[in-house]
Amino acid sequence: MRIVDAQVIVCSPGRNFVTLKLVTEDGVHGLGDATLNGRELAVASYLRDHVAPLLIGRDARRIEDTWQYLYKGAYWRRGPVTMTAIGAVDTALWDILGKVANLPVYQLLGGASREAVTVYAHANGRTLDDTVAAVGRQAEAGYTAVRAQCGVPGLEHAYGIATNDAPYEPAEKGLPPETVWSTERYLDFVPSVFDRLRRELGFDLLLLHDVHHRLTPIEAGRLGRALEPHALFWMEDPVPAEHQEAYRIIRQHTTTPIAAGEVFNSIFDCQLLIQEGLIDYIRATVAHAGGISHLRRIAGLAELHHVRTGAHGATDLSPIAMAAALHFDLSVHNFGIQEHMPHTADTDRVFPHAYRFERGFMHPGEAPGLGVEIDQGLAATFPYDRAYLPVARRGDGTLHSW
Ligand code: EZ4
Ligand code: CO
Repeated sequence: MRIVDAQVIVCSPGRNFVTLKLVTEDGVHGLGDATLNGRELAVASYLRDHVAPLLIGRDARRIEDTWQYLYKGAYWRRGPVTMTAIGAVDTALWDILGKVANLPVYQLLGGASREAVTVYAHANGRTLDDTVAAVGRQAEAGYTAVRAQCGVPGLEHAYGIATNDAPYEPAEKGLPPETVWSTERYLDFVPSVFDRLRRELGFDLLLLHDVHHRLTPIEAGRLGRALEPHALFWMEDPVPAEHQEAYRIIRQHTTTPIAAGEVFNSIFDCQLLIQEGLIDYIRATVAHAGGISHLRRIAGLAELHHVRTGAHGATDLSPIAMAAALHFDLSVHNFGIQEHMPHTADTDRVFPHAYRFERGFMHPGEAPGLGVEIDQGLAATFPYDRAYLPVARRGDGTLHSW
């Protein structure tokens, strides 16, 4: 079962995606998502120029050895570009193995630990009224968990708010847009959003909120404490996580559950937060944290410390990553929740898939492998279109985490 071809497919059916396609001598192919939002072509080159030559001739069944070869064999370890590339290879190899075994990947991972995967939706609005209405619509659509983001009075652009009628999409075409941030305005306003949501919608709905790396530890402690009466399912990425000891301060001040790690790339990025019990949900993903094999290791570590999974699932993860996440989520015992942002119709047409959504739950389906394909002819009609995430500055022009 030698690998004979490794293709990198870059397309933009509504947003940019990088896809790795591995083909074996028997004509079986597997797919992996290699999309790194705003830095897509770096991963495409890493795969095309440096990884593909290493894969030709290797046994596609040696998933663990190939992972170690690409990780330890590179000498320069970790980082988002490298780990996204390794994740794509790993995911494609699991896809191949499933197709050869004629089993959905979740069966290879130990089978289903639950009937379906609880997902949370996004809801956002420029005003409080719009946000309450948006959360209500998602609850009516059947979601049992909703992430609520609201425009902040006095700030033109808040994180997570759609600028037109389309669903929120973080990347924008052209060069990075500049947004203005005020911690003071944000901190003053957010508790009133959840106060209103709870008063109007009650406590049955699980509510989540993404701080998106904007606060200092003591500010995060204040926000978490202010949100305690509103019983959030989680407060996400309250601080930038480079300085991980900062989470100790947050923990000293609030019982609001904490989620972190969508930008983490390896188990080493998760180690301290998990081992010290500083978070409740780990957001690492198949696409950016080394694939299905490595994410399972992270979940294993998390299970020892009462930390559950909450994988990132924004639109910058392609349907291939979404499928891989759902196979992982269905199988892993300490699953918590899965993020779900629907892709555009064009994306769904380029990546036909077996996974399905039904009233707040998703299932990866029973197709062998991951159950996702790529229509390469159609993909070629959507060429790469440069796009970046925005940047944020404080009122005086100082750059802030976006
Ligand atoms: O801003 O995936 O929880 N979800 C998020 C996302 C991120 C984007 C960045 O590429 O924080 O919306
Ligand atoms: Co997030």
